[in-house]
Order: sequence, then C-alpha cells, then structure tokens
Amino acid sequence: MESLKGKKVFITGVTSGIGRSCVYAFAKEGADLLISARRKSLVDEIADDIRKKFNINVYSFQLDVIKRKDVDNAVKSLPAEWKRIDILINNAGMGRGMVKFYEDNPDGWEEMIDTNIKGLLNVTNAIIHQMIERKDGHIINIGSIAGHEAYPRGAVYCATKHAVAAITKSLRMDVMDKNIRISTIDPGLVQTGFSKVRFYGDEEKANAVYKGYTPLSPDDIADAVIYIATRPKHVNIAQMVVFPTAQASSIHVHKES
Ligand code: 8X3
Repeated sequence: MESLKGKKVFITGVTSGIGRSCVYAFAKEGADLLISARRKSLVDEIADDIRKKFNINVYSFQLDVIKRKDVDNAVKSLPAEWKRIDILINNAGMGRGMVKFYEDNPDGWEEMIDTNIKGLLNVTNAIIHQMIERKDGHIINIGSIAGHEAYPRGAVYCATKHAVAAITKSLRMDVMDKNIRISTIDPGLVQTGFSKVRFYGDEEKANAVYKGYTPLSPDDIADAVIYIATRPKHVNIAQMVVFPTAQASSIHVHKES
C-alpha cells in the first residue's frame, strides 16, 4: 500500500455524501486536502473540523464546477504550495427527477448535464495540465452503475454517467504515456442525500429508495476510493463497480418488506 501522507488531494462536492466521506477517509490517511463545494461556509466548517482532528494541511474554497472560468481562476489562484495536485477526486454530481422521459422537467436535464459532464470536464481540464507537466497524477471519477446500464425513468441521468464512463476511458488512452492514472468507481445504491435531491426534496420518496435492504454507506465508497488511491504507482484500478449485497443490477434489488 502506498502512503497518502502529505499527498495533495483535491475533492469536489465535499459537503455531503460520498465527497464528505472521502474527505474524512483521506484526512485519516494524513493527506493534505483541497476541498471545495458551492457552499463555502459548509466547506470551511469541514476544513476546521479535519484540521483539528487530523493535524493536516487543508485549503478550502468555494467552487461551482459548472462555471468553467471560475474553476480555471480558482485553480490558477491556488497558493504556490497547493499548485501540485497529486490526486483529483471528481465527486461533484447529482440526479434530478426520476420519471418517464416525456414527463420530465428539462431544467433537471440541464442541471445534470452541466454538473455531471461539463463540471467533471472543467475541473479535470483545470488540473490535468500540471499532472502532465510533472508526469505524475491520479484522477478518480465517481461514476455510477448508471454509466453501465440504462434504466427506466433515468434517460438523462444514465446518459450523463455513460458520458463519465466514456470520458474516463478515452482520457486514460490520452494520458497513458504521461504516468497518469485514470480510474472510475461506479457505485450502485448508496444512502446519501442524492435521492432527496433527485426527488426535489420529497423525503418519503427518497427514503423509500433505501428501505428493505442494507444500502451502501458513503464510507463504503470512500473506503474503496482509498484502496484505488493507495495501489503502487504501476497499478491502475481502471474501474470498480460496487453494489450493496442485495443489489445485482440497476433494476435488480432484493427488498424484504
Ligand atoms: C446513483 C445510483 O442506481 O440511482 O448513481 O443510478 S442509481
């Protein structure tokens, strides 16, 4: 296992779910963290907490991944000691709506496409050039089983995660001569605020997604991300699909009533 001590790890979307769990998992391993999300006050709270608990260096900043110029500026204006980023975790992502395509709200499509595809591209582009120059780096995308299988009532969400899968594969080919690892971890059902956002705040619908079986926790995924990030340099976990034991595909979930 390679040590993460002192490695600079940049994580997007850290205020909840998998992003937040990744922050704590990497902090525990002694990594220095660049953490970002849309709500700066929440990012700062997490930063204060992990500085105290883990005695690591933390740089927290506001970032809306969908705004390309802002992303470029934020990365360009990082203090000198934070400019070398060893690991990027493209976590920021979301779902909006789970209804038939012809009943769906196109505003939700735009949010998903902007965040899950353009956001990931914006952040990757802002960070990969220094990795290419140094011939060193690791980018870990948080994809989804929805990037492998399309399912009903998920046309656009599935399309965005298929896009993440395609970008991951193609980018890996583009940088295979630059000593840069490109990985994706593709979870099934993880109990986070994801469903509440997807169902526009409807808690009942959101809770029903995780009833009748034991879903993955965000810590389960952070644990897998740590595994991916700590392999020896010549080992790239290209893709990792993680399900709860009661799930066998996007649409096969065994629920006890
Ligand atoms: C979220 C998991 O199964 O709702 O990416 O697509 S799923």
